[in-house]
Amino acid sequence: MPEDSIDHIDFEELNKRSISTPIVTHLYTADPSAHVFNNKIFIYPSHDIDAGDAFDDLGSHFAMKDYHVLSMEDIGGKVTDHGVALCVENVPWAERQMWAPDANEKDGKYYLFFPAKDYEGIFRIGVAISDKPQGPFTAMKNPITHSFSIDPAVFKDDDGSYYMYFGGIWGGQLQRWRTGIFNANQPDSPTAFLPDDDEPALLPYVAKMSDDLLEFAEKPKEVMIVDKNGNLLLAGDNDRRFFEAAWLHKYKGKYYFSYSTGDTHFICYAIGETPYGPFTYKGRILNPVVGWTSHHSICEFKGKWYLFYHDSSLSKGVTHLRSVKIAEIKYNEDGTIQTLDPYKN
Ligand code: FUB
Repeated sequence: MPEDSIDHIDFEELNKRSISTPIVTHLYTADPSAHVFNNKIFIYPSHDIDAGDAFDDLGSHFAMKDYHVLSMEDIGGKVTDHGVALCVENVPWAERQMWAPDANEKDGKYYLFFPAKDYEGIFRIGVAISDKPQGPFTAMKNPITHSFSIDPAVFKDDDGSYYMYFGGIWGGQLQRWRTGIFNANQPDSPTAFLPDDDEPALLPYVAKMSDDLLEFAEKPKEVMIVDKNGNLLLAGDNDRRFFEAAWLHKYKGKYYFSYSTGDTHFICYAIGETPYGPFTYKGRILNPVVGWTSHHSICEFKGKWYLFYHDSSLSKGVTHLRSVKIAEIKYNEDGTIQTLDPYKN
């Protein structure tokens, strides 16, 4: 549900219809990346604050400064907030806007992957390390070499390889990297430098990670998202094309690439045979939530599959003050996912 329609929302009534409630209410959290470590669910969200920045289509109002890690022993059980896990002041290369993070584990160490703007106003992706899943994390001095844009999601495949998926258009700056070099030209508008509607949409990227998970092991490749005829989705196909919030999970041997369509507010998915794709568009996982953004992760826990997502119901529709929620997802026999409506009719 885009923000311009919130004036008419009766939030009390909407909350009654909501399929789930915020998992914490003492702080605003968004962009949840969920993983199971040590038989517990750990959630790595953005920590939303109101820093007073003006609302614009580049997302300047998303002025987050730190991350908290949340954990729970059971879905619906008590949620522990482990406090500040990483703060922008402790990241030498980052100046502002700690956007959607992810984490993963390797050989007993935990890695937090996060985007932030550097001192030139360019989004880069950094890594921070801890001995514990909840942190605190220590950031590397520099971002990942040749990293760009936002929303890293790091998937561990069954063979022990790790892949980072990332990218986001508009405020996420992906459209400024079309030549491989950051385009700093004016205008500073979210839609400048995007392809025309009848051209292929901009694509997210994937790169295999180095053994120490601190760098890309290869030049990032585009993640092809195609329709059932094998054609790339077009830039004007706003209901289906990639915008931001990449996630990758594996179900019954197939790779599911899911993402947000941004300005049309859907969480969609596409299925592929390898971590690199191509991925064939299959449908929607989540219909629009209250608030402009939609962002998610998908994780299996104790034999069930869950969608971790957010909406702005707790803040009564404030776009940049969101709350993490959880809902179970169900697969059909053919491997497709049943679409969730976040609010019952
Ligand atoms: O939280 C800031 C940005 O909003 C994220 O990076 C996007 O995915 C969107 O949720």
